[in-house]
Amino acid sequence: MEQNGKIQNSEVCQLKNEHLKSMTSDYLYHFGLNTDNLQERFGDVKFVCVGGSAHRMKMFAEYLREQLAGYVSVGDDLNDITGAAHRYSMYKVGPVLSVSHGIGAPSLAVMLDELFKLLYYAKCTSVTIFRIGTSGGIGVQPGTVVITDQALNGFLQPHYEQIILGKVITREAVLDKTLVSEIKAVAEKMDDIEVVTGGTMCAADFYEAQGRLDGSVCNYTADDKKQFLQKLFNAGVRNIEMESVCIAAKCHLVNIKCAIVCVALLNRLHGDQITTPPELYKKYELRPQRLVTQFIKTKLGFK
Ligand code: R2B
Ligand code: URA
Repeated sequence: MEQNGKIQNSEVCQLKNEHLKSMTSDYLYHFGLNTDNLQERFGDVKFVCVGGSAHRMKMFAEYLREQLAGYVSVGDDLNDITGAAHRYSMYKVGPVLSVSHGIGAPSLAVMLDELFKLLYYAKCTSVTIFRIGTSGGIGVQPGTVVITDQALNGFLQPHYEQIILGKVITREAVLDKTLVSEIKAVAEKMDDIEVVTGGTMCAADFYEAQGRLDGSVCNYTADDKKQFLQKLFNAGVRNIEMESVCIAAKCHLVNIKCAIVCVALLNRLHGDQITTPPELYKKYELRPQRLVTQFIKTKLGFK
């Protein structure tokens, strides 16, 4: 919303770094982008969808291009904007960016730092970020989509912790409750997708930190694992993944709304190994994409 031609602060990405003001140029190293023409190239971005795998984010961009046909030019080249840097992949489909972030909070954090600067330099306003990913479900059927209403670390605290200059710095992982309800309302109209809202535990690895028994090292018992997963379920946690507290905290710090929408590939109360057949995996992986696309279409005024 503009008032007297001035953009309200609440709608812009608010970088929290005074040092940037004295820099005459800024190279977004992992994107392989400098700050030339960013407003021209990205100024219309309103939605950014991020996910771990580069392949998934390319497929998502292709899906989106089909879904937004008529709104975006179908002939648009789907080139990987950040491909030359060989780290992350980024595609632009009209007002939507699809970006990969790799596995885990450190990889995601680097991508988000450069993404926030890109959005800031491009003067983007009212941007919403969605993480569309995979996860291990807690007490939900495989294939269920979990919309995170609270992102929690392994101590079940809504905190993202980093060691900065030798000190542990804790940032609050805050998610927008209204956005969660809006996405849930869209999901309720999609009969073929089971959707729940719930807590998401963010782990620092896939094996021991998620209580698996099938890693290369494990020094707890099957019973310890069972008790921990049951404790998660009782605390309202419905899935485990590896990025939620990081994205929730970092987006909150720069004043960007974010939502986390992940499909559960398995029910961790029943096992650890992911042996989903490829066709079923594709179907599951598509569910968060379909839901978020439907949400974006609603916001863009599609019937
Ligand atoms: C979900 O899946 C990945 C690990 O397989 C990780 O990025 C996550 O959060
Ligand atoms: N991603 C995770 O981090 N954990 C799972 O169990 C499945 C996907």
